Amino acid sequence: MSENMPAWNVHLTDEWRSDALDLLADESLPGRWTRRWLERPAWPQVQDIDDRWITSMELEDRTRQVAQRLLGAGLKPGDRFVVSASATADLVVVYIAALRAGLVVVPLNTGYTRAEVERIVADAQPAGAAVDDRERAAWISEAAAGEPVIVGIEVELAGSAEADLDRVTRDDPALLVYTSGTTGRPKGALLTHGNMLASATAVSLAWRWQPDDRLLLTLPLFHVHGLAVGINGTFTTGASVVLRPRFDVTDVFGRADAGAVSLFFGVPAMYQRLASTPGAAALRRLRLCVSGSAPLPPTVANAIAAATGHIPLERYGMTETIMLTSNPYAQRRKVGTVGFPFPGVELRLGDAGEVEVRGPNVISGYWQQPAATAQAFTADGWFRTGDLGEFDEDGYLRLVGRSKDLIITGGYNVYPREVEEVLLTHPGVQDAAVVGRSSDEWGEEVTAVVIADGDLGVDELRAHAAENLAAYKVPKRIEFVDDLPRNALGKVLRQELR
Ligand code: MLC
Ligand code: AMP
Repeated sequence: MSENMPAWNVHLTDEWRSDALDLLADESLPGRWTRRWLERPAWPQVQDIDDRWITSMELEDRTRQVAQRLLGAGLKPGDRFVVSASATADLVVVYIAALRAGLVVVPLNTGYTRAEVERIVADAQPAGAAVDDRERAAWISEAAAGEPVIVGIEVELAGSAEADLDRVTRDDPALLVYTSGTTGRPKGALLTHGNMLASATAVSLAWRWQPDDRLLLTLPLFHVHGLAVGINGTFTTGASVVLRPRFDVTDVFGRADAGAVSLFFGVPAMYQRLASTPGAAALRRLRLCVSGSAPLPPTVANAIAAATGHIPLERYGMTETIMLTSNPYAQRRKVGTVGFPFPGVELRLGDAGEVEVRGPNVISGYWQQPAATAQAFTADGWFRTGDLGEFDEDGYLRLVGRSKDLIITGGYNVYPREVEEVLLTHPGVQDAAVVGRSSDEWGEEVTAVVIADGDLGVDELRAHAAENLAAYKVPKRIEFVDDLPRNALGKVLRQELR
């Protein structure tokens, strides 16, 4: 453990501080989940978007059948399997079934354009996919090699295998999540069952997640926030989740006020909308609101606290490491900080204050990318997050910036280089620089500063961007200029453009 490691465990109960704490008990996600289901077969586990509840035993049964259908169709353990759909119980069933069958789930944003889908499929080489949209299914089918098994999200497949399920162990890969960078080869973070089990167990302990908690989940299920924290955490705890297809302020207030839910997880852009809409006092009935994926502005945290009596619990995570730090549940929650490392997570500050981490939650590497993997770790094996931090006088971690070139808009990551490359493919564009400008609505707003020929207009350039980029990556603002500020080496000075 490094010298600058804070005394995080002063905030944990004796039980959590125990050396006997086994974050990896049951070996795999299905190992833990099936044990929980057998303990309480009639427990309501998932509330679908039509408000119908699915019990543990029904979930066991449905996921078993779907897993056997997937294996019966010829898929094999270790095969990559794309899952791309809006948040419904069918999606949760396919996700669990694929894990029980030993497949590696590749979650895919439902808003991606054809070009974005193709790049990921070309890299992941999936043997199959479950998709809720015919056009996206066709894109995947055409981009994949061989004859992939592509099914609708209900997985209506004729065959079924009598294979044993739940054979995976902690080192088996479970999830391949793509973090994009440029229009070149995307990077897939390969998370094992052990990574996800360790993180879900740690989160469950730290937030005192209980079986009778009901999580209101309005996040998409193709990123670790919704999937590895919301879904995995629910089943790891043996609690319940209420699925919603999208975030809607009135719906959140209504369910909270009715006492139908006890937990809410969201990104700061959601809290910003909740705080600025009359009626936020409805959130008073929730046991816990958690914010993450981007910095929670203190004004928003304080507005929620004023309306509800509780400061939202801010935590910090990353696809490659799942959850890293959290403000304490029972002790002081400090606005503007991300608290202390979760059980099992070790954290230190490296050169220039970069946050470096290790633990059972951290990936071993990127899918088939040894060079990118080597770059992501220090010589002594710590993962470099690209976030800059400092510890305050009480040992709470405060994130103060990023060494990586990244914009976070409404909780979604956008790499400026990727957007610039798309803009530069327009014949009227001579040069372009993309930056994140601070915004009340989105945290950061994707902004393009462009040198263009003749009469290229904003609408035409935005339409060109939208053809090639998911909507959240499309610049909200485009400004035409005669020159871009550059340093002596010719590098664009992004800070000046911001
Ligand atoms: C939607 N739009 C966005 C956007 N979301 N633009 C920029 N940034 C975003 N995040 C666009 C839409 O495409 C649309 O554009 C316009 O904004 C209005 O859309 P909306 O109806 O208001 O959007 P809404 O559906 O309400 O979505 C907002 C949101 C959503 C905040 C609910 O962005 C969201 O779910 N964000 C969470 C993402 C997430 O899960 N991140 C976790 C990553 S994991 P147009 O042009 O079509 O009108 C991670 C690790 C960790 O980071 O620590 O958790
Ligand atoms: P992703 O790659 O989508 O998983 O995004 C991970 C990044 O989100 C981290 O490296 C941080 O930069 C950022 N992030 C996550 N949680 C927080 C937070 N609470 N405060 C500030 N940044 C955060």
